[in-house]
Amino acid sequence: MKLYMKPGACSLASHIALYETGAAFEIEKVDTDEGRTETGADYSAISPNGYVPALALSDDDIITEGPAVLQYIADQHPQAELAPASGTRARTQLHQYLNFLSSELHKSFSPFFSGATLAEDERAAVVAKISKRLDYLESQLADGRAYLVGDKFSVADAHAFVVAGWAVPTGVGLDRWPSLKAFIARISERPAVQKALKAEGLA
Ligand SMILES: N[C@@H](CCC(=O)N[C@@H](CS)C(=O)NCC(=O)O)C(=O)O
Repeated sequence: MKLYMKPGACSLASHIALYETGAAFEIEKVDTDEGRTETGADYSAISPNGYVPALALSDDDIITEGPAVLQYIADQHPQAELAPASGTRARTQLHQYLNFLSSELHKSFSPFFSGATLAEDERAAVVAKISKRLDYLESQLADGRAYLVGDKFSVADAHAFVVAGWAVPTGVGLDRWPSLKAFIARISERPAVQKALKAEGLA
């Protein structure tokens, strides 16, 4: 099993999930601008949309899209308890968070990663949209819960840690969202998170 990734990108959530399972896996970095992996492979032949993450189970069996990769990892390693059982209300809640994180929060950050320099009013509009999404996460965590779904760490927490965590390097900051800030600090202490951050050169 090989995870195609970029340091600090959304693929970090899958990287964390893999460490949480204890399973053996490899990683390979992708230069998404160049469309090449670090071994020189043409990434478009591996993942046609050109973005990370992609999880290769074999040369011709590749899973793409973060929420799908995360749920595959969780479902293949039930002992790690990274997702509630399929068909339960809690599993639907997990889907809800994964979808929100990838389609709403993640994409709100995209203008910061486009390489373009944002004018002041453009930046303010981007920050306003991100803030609205972070308000939602704050409202979910404000009751003091340790995790997004139920009383166990799940792949939704790994995804939230990564995507909401981008508030720091982009300068949005997390001070306005104290429950979320505390959640991110707590999740960062997990051994699997520390291992993934170290492997990506971020700790
Ligand atoms: N819908 C995809 C989006 C993945 C995505 O946007 N990945 C970013 C890194 S966080 C990327 O590889 N961007 C480079 C590109 O789009 O070329 C998912 O949820 O997995």
